[in-house]
This record gives sequence, C-alpha cells and structure tokens, in this order.
Amino acid sequence: VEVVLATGNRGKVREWERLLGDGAPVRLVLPSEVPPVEEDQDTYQGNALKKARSFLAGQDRPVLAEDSGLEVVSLGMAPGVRSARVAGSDPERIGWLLERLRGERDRRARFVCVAALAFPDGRSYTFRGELWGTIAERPMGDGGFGYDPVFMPLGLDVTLAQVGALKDRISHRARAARRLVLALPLVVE
Ligand code: ITT
Repeated sequence: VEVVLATGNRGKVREWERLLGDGAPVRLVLPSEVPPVEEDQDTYQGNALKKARSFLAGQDRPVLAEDSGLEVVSLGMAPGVRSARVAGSDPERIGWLLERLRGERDRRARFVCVAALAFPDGRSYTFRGELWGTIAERPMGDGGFGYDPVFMPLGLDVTLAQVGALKDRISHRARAARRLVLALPLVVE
C-alpha cells in the first residue's frame, strides 16, 4: 500500500524511510512540500492526528504523520509535546536542555513518538513508542537529529547519536513503526 509521509523534518524522513523500507508492506511517498501545521494540541496523539488529517485534503492515499518529543523527569516531563518549540536550531535546543539540567543528578528522560495513519474515508489510527534513558552531561556523537547527542538509552553508555543503525531497532519511532506495521494488514481495505 502507498502511504504519504507528511513531515517537514528531514531527520524524521530519513528514519521513516529506513523503518518502512525494504520488507515492510508499505511504499512511502514523499511529498515535495509539507505545509506547516499549527501544533496546538496538548497531546502527541492530538498533534499527530491534526498533521495527518490536514495533509489528507485532496489525497486519495492514506497519510502518515507523527508527533514526538523528549520528556525529562526532573523538569516535570518537559519539554514534551513542545519539544520542537524550545529554542531554534538543534544545538540551541540541546544548550537549553543542558542549561536547565546543570547540577541536576536526576537525569532520567524518555522519548515518545505517536504515529498517526489517516485514511481518505475518515478513519484514523495511532501507534505509540517510547524509549527511556538519561540525559548526558554534554553532547556526544553526530548521528541522528534533534536531542540525540545528549540522550543515552537505558543500558548503553553512548548517546543515540553514537549508536548508528541500532537507533532503528530501539528508538521510540522504531517501536511506533513496528506497531503500525503489525496493524497494517487489518486497517488497509
Ligand atoms: P513535523 O511536525 O513536520 O513532523 P517537527 O520537527 O515539528 O516536524 P515535532 O513537532 O514532532 O516535529 O517535534 C519533535 C521534536 O522532538 C523534534 O524536532 C526533535 O527536536 C525532538 N525529537 C523527536 N524525535 C527525536 C529523535 O528521534 N531524536 C532526537 N530528537 C527527537
């Protein structure tokens, strides 16, 4: 089945292409432009559904969109759904986070991804994945995107920006993608 991927984030596009690449029962279609949608919902699910549905207009194929974020325990699970809105560039975001956690011993955090699949007939389904870990004292590695250089998955002593292809097996996005692939035969008509 052909699925249109609606995201303006290059890092996400690269990962979804790998996650739903060879072997998956999906052919990802990448639109040349994805108009920004105001992410004003207070849940990942709400924002993911809003992004998927807003791109559905004029489409005859199902649309996949996702909303994701980083939740830090000692910050009351912030920045969470607002992760893309703190500071500007990726390095600025990381600076904002490390500044806030300076001297903090509790560095527990999790990544969350909610993928929404919306169909032209009005149906939609969401799939969630999480990855727990800790926030490093300083950025390490240059793989991935966003907060990856400061996120150390539980049980590893390197960051997500240092794990290479392993990210596609353990990430919040990989887990959401796996659930989507498992449900796919039951939800496509
Ligand atoms: P779209 O809405 O167009 O998909 P976006 O970048 O605005 O792109 P989000 O609103 O979902 O996407 O923002 C999620 C932010 O959380 C993202 O910009 C990163 O800063 C961070 N994030 C999400 N997944 C991540 C990952 O796998 N690694 C590192 N940071 C991640």
